[in-house]
Amino acid sequence: MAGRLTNKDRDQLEKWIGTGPKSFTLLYAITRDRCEPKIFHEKCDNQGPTVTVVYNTQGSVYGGYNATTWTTRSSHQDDCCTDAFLFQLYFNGNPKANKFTLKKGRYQSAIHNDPNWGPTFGHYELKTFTSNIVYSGSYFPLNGGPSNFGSFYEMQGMTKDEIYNNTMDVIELEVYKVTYDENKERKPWRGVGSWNKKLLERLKDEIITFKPVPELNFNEARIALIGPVGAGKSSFYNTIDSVFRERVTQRACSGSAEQSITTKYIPYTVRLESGDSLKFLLCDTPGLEDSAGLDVNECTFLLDGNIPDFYLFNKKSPLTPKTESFKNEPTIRDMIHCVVFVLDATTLDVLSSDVLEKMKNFQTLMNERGTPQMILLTKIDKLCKDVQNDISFTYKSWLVEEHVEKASQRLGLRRSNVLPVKNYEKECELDLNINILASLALRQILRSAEDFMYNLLDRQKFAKIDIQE
Ligand SMILES: Nc1nc2c(ncn2[C@@H]2O[C@H](COP(=O)(O)OP(=O)(O)OP(=O)(O)O)[C@@H](O)[C@H]2O)c(=O)[nH]1
Ligand SMILES: [Mg+2]
Repeated sequence: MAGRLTNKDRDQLEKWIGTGPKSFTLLYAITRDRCEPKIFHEKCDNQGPTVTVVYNTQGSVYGGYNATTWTTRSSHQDDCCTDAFLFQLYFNGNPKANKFTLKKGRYQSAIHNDPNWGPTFGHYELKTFTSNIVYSGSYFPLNGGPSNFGSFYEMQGMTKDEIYNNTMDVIELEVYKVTYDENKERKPWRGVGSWNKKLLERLKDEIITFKPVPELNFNEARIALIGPVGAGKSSFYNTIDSVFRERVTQRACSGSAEQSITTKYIPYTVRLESGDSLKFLLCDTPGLEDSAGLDVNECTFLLDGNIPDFYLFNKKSPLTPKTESFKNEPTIRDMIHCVVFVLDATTLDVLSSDVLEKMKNFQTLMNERGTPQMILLTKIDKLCKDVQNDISFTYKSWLVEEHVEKASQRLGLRRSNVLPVKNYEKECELDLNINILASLALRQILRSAEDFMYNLLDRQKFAKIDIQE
């Protein structure tokens, strides 16, 4: 018996568990094995992580993930277990996707083991049965029921009736063993074809042959890297430079500090091993802070090409058109052709509202100019253990996908414009997977820059027609 849980529901649970591909094996089902605490424990004790799924008579489906194991030892779970959660998959037959995590300080009370009880979670936010339950002919009238709702698990303001329909009459209760399944075929959430050396060569070729639209008469596309302090802007340049120099390079200073390590506007060139330069510049900028980093005026100057190369930003005397080195008559070659917002995937949830506000104000300027905007989502290795072990898992990781979605919502950009990367930081040698991921990101950035240049070209043509008329 495979159980009632659909593949989509299994995928959702796997995503919530968040530690890679999983197999779900049915250990216990009340319709098959009888609804008795003793049988539940015989089937489920010492089996490791399990998921309990309850299907009620109203078409609602909910349950809990126990990241440790069931035992017959009476008491709350002793082991520290931060990964347990409750969930809701359907309400009145309609799909729902709500995960309820344990509250801080309640990690020892994720589940409650009792030899005389069925699966029980928290302070009884989910309590199934506490004696043998007899089948009525169409359902099992469980005698558990939720109590102290929301005291150990964060129920996000939902009432128990919004999950349980005020009934404990259920048609099924299942417990599945959850195991890591390396060989499980998983469809990537973003397709790239075969992930191998050939892909890297193809990407590199496309990047090496990239050049600005010839009719515009300039040599290098300018890509601006903008984002909070420590997000990995300088590291991204170093990563790209490493890919093409074919060794790990560190031209841009990077590191961890409260204030931005980068203090200048530096248009970095990427060179091949042969010394030839590629036809784009990665323009590093100081990190954004609540009251430091680029301001809206400086961002306007940056986009329009007024900021001189290697300009040292100074909080006390901001750049103005009166500043000596200010470029008063910038041309198309000086302006920014694509903006890349660099965001640390691990701090998306705690991004300062002031910094977010700043970026949104910058976006208004970019939208006025039609400047394309991408998001580079860094440090994904710190987000997902499976990605840390194998960077090629990135496009299959639910956690990364979830954060791509989150980042796209934060700045209101398309999901396809969010590019996850892992920068070189501790590595001394090149890594094929890091190179592929970074090259995929850069290729998208350059394609956007090219689209923008064609828009500029068309605008120029129309402007000329206007003048002639
Ligand atoms: N694990 C991990 N660490 C990273 C990654 N990218 C950057 N880092 C680390 O994050 C820290 C900050 O990186 P930087 O490249 O200096 O960040 P930045 O955005 O240029 O910072 P400022 O110039 O100070 O605004 C460094 O210690 C990097 O090694 C990544 O993808 N994964
Ligand atoms: Mg920097």
